[in-house]
Amino acid sequence: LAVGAVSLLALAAGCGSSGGSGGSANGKSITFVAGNTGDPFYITMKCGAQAEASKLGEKFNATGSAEWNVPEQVSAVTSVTANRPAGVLISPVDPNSLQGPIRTLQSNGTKVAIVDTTLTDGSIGITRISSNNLQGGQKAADTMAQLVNGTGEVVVLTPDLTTTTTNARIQGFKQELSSKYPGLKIDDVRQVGDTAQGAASAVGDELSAHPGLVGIFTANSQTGEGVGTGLKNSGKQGSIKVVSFDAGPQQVAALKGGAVDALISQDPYGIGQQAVDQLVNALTKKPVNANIQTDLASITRDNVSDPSVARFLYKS
Ligand code: T6T
Repeated sequence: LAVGAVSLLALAAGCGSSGGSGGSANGKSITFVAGNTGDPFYITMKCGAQAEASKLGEKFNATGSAEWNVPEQVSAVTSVTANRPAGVLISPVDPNSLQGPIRTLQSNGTKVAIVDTTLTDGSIGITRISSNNLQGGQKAADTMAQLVNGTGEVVVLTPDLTTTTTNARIQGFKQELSSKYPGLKIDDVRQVGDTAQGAASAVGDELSAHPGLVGIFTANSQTGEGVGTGLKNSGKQGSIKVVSFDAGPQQVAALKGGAVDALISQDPYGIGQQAVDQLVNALTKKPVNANIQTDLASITRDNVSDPSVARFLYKS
């Protein structure tokens, strides 16, 4: 894809009948700018936003780049700004570099909802909607401790050390281990890029460097998709315990197949719905909720088929 290219194909995928039609021709236009258009998390968020826009009679479209990429998202925001939509929901891929472009978008008259990731300047946007990622990291640590009986060495695989969500998860994971599980030691927090391949190849290196390894925590869905492959290639599937953030279809398949032991899942569909609700509130001069925290779920082989967790399984 060229820089700034719009991956509408990926964004059209997977919503089914609940995805809505793209809204009424008379409604206000709402645009979703994803962090990574091919990621099940953002595909699901888009489905929630699109269904809500359709329900409320608003026009909806979606854009973004097909990878987690700062210049591409800056250029997507610049293009969106020129179209002057009434509202935008955006997941900024960098807490600082996107601030200028989003401020310009706002000062051009567009209402902005910040979803999932955050900006350093918390005053940008009419609302911020996300999971409690620090708490999610703590849940991951508690789950890992249970799986390995509270002892051994673990590593963390993360796309980078700049993304606000994954950083908060790692912080929560570390805090929980140091306060509750003295027998668990973190050997490495490794940046592998936002791709499954990056995570898969890091697994072999980590296993060789740390022969005492008992567990791996992956901080998002791309890293979670790769970890199973890496363990399989190293012949360690099942013997190293894995806790992964997110619940994309490949991650759920890995959970069911035994390569992964637990998923800490978010509610991206609900994030998308609520962002559209808040944008429409702002546009119709109704009260806006400035900060909304959405639910997390711990998913294991025991509850993965339970109807109560169905809304936490992502689409693709
Ligand atoms: O974990 C989600 C999202 O919350 C995070 O900000 C980036 O990665 C994901 O999209 C999953 O890949």
